[in-house]
Amino acid sequence: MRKLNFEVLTLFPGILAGPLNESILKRGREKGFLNVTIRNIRDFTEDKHKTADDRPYGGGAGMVLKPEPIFKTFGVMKAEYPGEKFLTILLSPQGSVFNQQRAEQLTEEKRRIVLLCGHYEAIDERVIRTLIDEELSVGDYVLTGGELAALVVIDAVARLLPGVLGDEESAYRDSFGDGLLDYPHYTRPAEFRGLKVPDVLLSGDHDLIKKWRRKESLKSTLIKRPGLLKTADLSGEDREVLEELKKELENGS
Ligand code: 4G3
Repeated sequence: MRKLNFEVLTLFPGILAGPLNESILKRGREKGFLNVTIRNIRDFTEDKHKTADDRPYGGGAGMVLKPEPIFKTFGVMKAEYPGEKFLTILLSPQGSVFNQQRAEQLTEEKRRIVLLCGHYEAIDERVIRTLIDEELSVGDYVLTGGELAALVVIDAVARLLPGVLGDEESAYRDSFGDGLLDYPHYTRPAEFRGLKVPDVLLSGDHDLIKKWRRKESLKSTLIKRPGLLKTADLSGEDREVLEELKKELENGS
């Protein structure tokens, strides 16, 4: 059995504790598919006030995360795993945008995945130049810290690990796997406050249902996120259906 190892370096370990100890992440850790170690950067500060940040050279507002505690945390971590390799990632708005493809790649990662969470507005550039392999962003917005972004990465990767999701949950693994948005879902009753479930889903014709769902996925993607179609995994038939859908949408039908 393979196991994915994360090391999260943070000034606020409490933000991570809750989510990692609930639901699917908890189960993934208990079953041994996922290992997450949290390290408090403040434990490696050098003064009695445990100072982790300081004012920026050159002036201006905001604080900058000091290099010493981060270098020390890395040093202690590496000493605990002699001979091991690390993939070091900084969560930051300056990173390349994390997506399903990067999540899938990370499930295959053999190295320990280090997630460095910055707090405050910035982190000393020497940390990034010397210790960091990759900067990742979970989207074009600013958070108070990298912790929520680290959780997003861990969660998106963990649910792809074989065995982490139960059988019931696994069925949903497909959606987004091919780069398309999901199709609409319905459960009982067949009519709710006058709102009917599409007939095709009650037909028992599994071939027809599959076709309908694929068309709805394509339609939803075309309307809501057309940019995704450039990189989606599309068959010849998908492309024909898309051309029909474009015509239908132009007619307003
Ligand atoms: C600036 C990640 C801010 C530099 C972190 C860390 C948003 C994201 C921070 C830095 C963050 C994101 C902390 N905000 N979009 N804030 O993934 O290294």
